[in-house]
Amino acid sequence: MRRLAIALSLLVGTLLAPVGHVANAGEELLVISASDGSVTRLDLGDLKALPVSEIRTRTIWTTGVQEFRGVALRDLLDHVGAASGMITAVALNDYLIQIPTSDATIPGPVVAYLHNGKQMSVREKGPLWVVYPYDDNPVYNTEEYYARSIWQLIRLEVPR
Ligand SMILES: Nc1nc2c(c(=O)[nH]1)N[C@H]1C(S)=C(S)[C@@H](COP(=O)(O)O)O[C@H]1N2
Ligand SMILES: [Mo]
Repeated sequence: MRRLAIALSLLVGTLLAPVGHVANAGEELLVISASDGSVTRLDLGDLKALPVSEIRTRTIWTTGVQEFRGVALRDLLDHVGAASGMITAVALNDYLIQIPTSDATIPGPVVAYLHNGKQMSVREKGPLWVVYPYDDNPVYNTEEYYARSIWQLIRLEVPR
């Protein structure tokens, strides 16, 4: 029995290794700091409790139509009472990019926590990826919007 348990755990470990760690419900995923000093910390449960938005689109990073589920950037900004202006979005690798709040339309960009129904590991551009509905608007298929498609998002600095 013990040998079987070890064999099974090795097998499961091998199968899961390429996927990597995905977030627990209570793990802090996103910090939103507003220019007035207020800070909102969101875990996966908090994000899932916000209105859900889905995007079906192709992307330049993937093959075929993808399904992304998350929170519309608009809903996230409304949740923290953001004003109009520029957002600074920061990734795990210190990549940062400015996104105008005027991008936050519905439909529009989504802060995705599920890709094809699954949580994304860091290796898979997770746990949070800002995705635009590229197939729906030719303007999204430009370098400017690709640069705003920040993955491994950990922080948003918003006007308020
Ligand atoms: N986390 C993170 N997201 C990022 C980047 C990055 O370096 N780190 N580069 C951005 C830029 S400038 C562009 S053009 C696209 C680049 O995608 P590519 O590296 O697959 O060409 O992703 C954007 N998202
Ligand atoms: Mo870029």
